[in-house]
Amino acid sequence: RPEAAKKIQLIHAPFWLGGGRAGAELGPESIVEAGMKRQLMHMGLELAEEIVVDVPRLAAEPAASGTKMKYLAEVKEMAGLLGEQVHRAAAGGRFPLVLGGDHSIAIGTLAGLTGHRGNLGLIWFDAHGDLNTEDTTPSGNIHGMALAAAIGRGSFTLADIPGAGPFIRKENVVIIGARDLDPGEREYIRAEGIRCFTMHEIDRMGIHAVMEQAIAIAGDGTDGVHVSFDLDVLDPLEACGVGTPVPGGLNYREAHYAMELLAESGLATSLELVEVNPLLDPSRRTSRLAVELAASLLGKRIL
Ligand code: B3U
Ligand code: MN
Ligand code: MN
Repeated sequence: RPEAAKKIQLIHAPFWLGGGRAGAELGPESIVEAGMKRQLMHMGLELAEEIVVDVPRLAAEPAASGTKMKYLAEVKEMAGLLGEQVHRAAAGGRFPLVLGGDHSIAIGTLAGLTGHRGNLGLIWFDAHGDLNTEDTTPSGNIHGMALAAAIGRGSFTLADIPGAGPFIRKENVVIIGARDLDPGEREYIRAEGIRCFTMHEIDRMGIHAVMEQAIAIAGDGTDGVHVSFDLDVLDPLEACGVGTPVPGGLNYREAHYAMELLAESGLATSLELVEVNPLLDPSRRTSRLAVELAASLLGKRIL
């Protein structure tokens, strides 16, 4: 299994300003404390020296001048710095495993990845669409605009990040697990035909069929597939340590099975785990889950 030979590059992105809720910046450390490195080494995977990106941490006043987007300058700076590290890891043949941080870090991860691969597929696990723009956002929080930025929708996109490559083609994007879409997002998904497997589709088709289709869509003619995993795709009963929990999400077994099918497909070339907020989960169960899901995606098997 070729992916088992990969060298893993852990990259910390301790950033919360895109989500507007402090605590997400503690996600990377919490996931590592929950045993990420131990787990990967136990699986026989090689680890490159861990990178902690020096993202802006201090919040100035948000949205001073002419934009509804909160902390736009900080998000841009974070994305540039993170993108550089992700690009370097991918170009060096390592598997970027990015730990967030709120979901706005995907803009940095994808800036780096698209700088290296010109034709990337994208699987977006999320309770939300993250397809808002400055005009449709109900909150001003950029984590709710990260997928829009990646595909070039709205006034702030990947093209604003130095070093970024082409936008992700809509045809190679899949959203999985959505159950809380804003009106502007719903309209856009319908109008553009974005592939979105809501919880309704997962209930109807089962996670197996959904993942088969998702893998086919993201892998169709692409030169790599990034898996962007927002832990809030899980049911809050499984993962309470996320900034914006929504009832009715993936259960433990569905999530693992999805990761195992991705591992079998051999398609994933990078992974990020976002929105873990340990302040909301003193038990740290959400962080342990993040470790286990990464392990499954990277090839851990029961037998
Ligand atoms: N759609 C809402 C809420 C939200 C998006 N992403 C998260 N929450 N985690 C928004 O603010 O755009
Ligand atoms: Mn998200
Ligand atoms: Mn979400």
